Amino acid sequence: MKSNNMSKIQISKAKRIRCTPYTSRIEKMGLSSYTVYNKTLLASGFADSLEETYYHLKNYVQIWDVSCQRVIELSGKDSAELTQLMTCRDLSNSKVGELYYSPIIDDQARIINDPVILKLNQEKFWVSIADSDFLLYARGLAIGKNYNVKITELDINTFAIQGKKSSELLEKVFGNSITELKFFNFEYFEFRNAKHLISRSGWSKKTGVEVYSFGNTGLDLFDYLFEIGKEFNLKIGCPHLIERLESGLLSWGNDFDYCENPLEVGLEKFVDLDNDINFLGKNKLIDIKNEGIQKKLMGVKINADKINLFEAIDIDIDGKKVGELRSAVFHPELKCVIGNAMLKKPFFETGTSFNIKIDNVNRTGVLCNIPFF
Ligand code: THG
Repeated sequence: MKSNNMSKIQISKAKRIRCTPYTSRIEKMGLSSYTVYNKTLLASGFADSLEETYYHLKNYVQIWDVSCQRVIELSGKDSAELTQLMTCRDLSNSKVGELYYSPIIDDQARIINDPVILKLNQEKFWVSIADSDFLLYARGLAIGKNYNVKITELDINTFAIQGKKSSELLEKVFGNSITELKFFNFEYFEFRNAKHLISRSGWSKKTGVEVYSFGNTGLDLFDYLFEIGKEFNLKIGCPHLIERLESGLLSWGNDFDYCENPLEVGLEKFVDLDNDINFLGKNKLIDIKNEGIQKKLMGVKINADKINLFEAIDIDIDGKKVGELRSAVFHPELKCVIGNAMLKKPFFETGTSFNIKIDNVNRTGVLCNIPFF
């Protein structure tokens, strides 16, 4: 439980822990560690250090195998109603061809998942899920409501092209039309007779796109990008802890889970309470908003030069626990550890100092806003 000394311990592959079409490729590209996400392998490190890959992502371009973002399709007459029932984000004016980052909540407004929803047509939605079982929740509701909707996990495998030079690389393959794709919009693009859905999105604040392909039809494009990518210093990569924390992109299961509601984790932008849409947990959210939240996810800066966080660490003020650190990493520019922490009321004020013990050493830190830049 307390050990993270896994350096020489391997993960056993099995049908239960799924490989992706890209697994055999990335294992030949300097992969050093895996994590598991939606019961699927997700690279978590390559030969280059976290700091090197941070600057590389900032200045050049990377490809990430994010097939673990499993795509659940909701189709049929009641699919729009079911999709709205599960999210506090107003999808009543949603448009075909657009993506919507949408907290999925239950009747108590607890966050079940925080997927990106793609509207394919009026009766078809793709839910590109975070690391929790969305499919069972959706099917349970559909059964209970007697909805006419089909809910299936598609054999879609996604890779992301992220970083400053991603547009230039893509233009080389698809021409101008791809550079015109707007943020959180998608279009179909063809490459050597295979059709790919491509969206301008991705789990980094650097510009980029995500390529969703059926089965292994993305391999050709993946390989071709590496053939021509040298010019842009293209490298293999994976979701980047430093970049995602400085940008304030949240991770379900790390930063928050079923124990929190969207207002507690800074997702109020995606909570719509002022119209007549119907979703589970709406009354609960109205109550929480009126009463005020009892805890809040805050940014933290800690005076330390390294951290390897794999479980929450208590945060104290005057010897009393007031919260817990949930995600953290050393930031090469800020020269301190940054991250996020859940703080109890009334301690979630920016500028508040706290104590924390990291690897048995007492450290001090301060609360700040998210994002960091
Ligand atoms: N892309 C796709 N699916 C995903 C992720 C992704 N599924 C799992 C996981 N990532 C879900 N989590 C997030 C978290 C944040 C964002 C996207 C997915 C994100 N947020 C922006 C923000 O908060 O500023 C923009 C949100 C918006 O304006 O709608 O990009 O990365 N396909």
